[in-house]
Amino acid sequence: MRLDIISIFPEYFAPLGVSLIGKARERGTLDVRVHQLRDWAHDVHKTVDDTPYGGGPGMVMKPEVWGEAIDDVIGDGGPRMIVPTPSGRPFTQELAQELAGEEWLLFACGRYEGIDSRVMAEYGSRLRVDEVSIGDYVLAGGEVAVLVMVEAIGRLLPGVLGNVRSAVDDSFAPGAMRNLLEGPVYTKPPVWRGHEVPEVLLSGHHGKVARWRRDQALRRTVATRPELLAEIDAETLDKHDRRLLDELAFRVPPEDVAN
Ligand code: 6GU
Repeated sequence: MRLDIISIFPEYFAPLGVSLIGKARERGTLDVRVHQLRDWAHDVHKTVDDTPYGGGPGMVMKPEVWGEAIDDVIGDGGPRMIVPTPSGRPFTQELAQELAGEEWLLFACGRYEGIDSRVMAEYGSRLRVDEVSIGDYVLAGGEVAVLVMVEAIGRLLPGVLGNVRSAVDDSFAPGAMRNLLEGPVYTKPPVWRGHEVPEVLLSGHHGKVARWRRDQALRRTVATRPELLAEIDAETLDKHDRRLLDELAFRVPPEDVAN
């Protein structure tokens, strides 16, 4: 996958040289190119922003600089373009999966109050452009959001995760564990500062371990993300699940009832 990032703070992307993503780049699985937006500014001050039409606080990023930068970076190619912004569509595991299937992504990082909207209109008529938010809070710029998205997307690329099963088991991945948070995990030693590893995990009984893990996932989801569990496909709940949820006083739709 090729990945271009345009930003006025290329230094933010140093972490992309490290860990799984860094290894993927060394192997050639990922081709990451970070560009300094100011390289396309023409005045001595390398100005990239100006005051907003209609008034109001802050500054808006100028369309001409963005246009020249994007034109040069994409040439006659057609990447999918992602613009991080708190007013975008939510970044979810599903969108990460979708983006992991693309050959080429271009991230355009805005700062200040954002990029002049005509940039999204212009490229929206030539490329697939999505404005994307990583959550309901406001960051000072899109750079950190891009790091989050690149890590989520990168680990889904073939051969990036050491353990193929890790991505399958993700709490938000499509499939069996969808809408359930993962439960607690343990390693050696069996007792640490008086805290014991749950006995069932030492039993070697795979069926009991699987059931215990599922109970823990259900308990954790009820406690911290009940709204996730409320969306679970009722067909994926077995009678043990239903009994546990009943004990926890968590209401799920009954079995064998059409809605
Ligand atoms: Cl993608 N960008 C910025 N600046 N703030 C955010 C965000 C993105 N997602 C949540 N807050």
